[in-house]
Amino acid sequence: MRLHHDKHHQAYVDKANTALAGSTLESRPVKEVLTRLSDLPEGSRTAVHNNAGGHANHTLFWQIMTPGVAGEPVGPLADAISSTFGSFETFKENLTAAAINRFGSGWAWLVHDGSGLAVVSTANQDSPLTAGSTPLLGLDVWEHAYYLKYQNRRAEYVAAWWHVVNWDEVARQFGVL
Ligand code: MN3
Repeated sequence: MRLHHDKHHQAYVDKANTALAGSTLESRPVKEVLTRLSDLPEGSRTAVHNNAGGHANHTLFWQIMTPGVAGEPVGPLADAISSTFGSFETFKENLTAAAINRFGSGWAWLVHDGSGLAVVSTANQDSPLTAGSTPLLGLDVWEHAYYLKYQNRRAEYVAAWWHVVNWDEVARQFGVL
């Protein structure tokens, strides 16, 4: 995770800043950048899409993890998960399936799509923000996220990851919608 944070995430930040230099969105928050990609010159749009997406995705990823917890959500977030998916266990199964079935590099997400909660998956560093959804919980399933420790065993990584989800932070993301 340290290598992931210090090297992979840093590279997205550096490349996003390079691609945004001199553009009208250069000083805008990354969430705004990701919803205004069409305002960018065509020549830099793909680089911003990928690298600003990588920055936003990883920023949330670090926030929604914490060591030494294995809890479940409580309060309004727990209620919303139960009413949307039927139960917390079913939600976990859905997100796990989205993570395992993502072909190649990408992410599995719990998002709010404007009308309610949903589990979705995106390819590469595509952010749910670009599709108009707000990500509440994101799971990185690029091989760089797990290969050092789990090699090809993505399912083991996903199962272990559930033990470090910071539900207080996910609830905070949900609460400010
Ligand atoms: Mn990553």
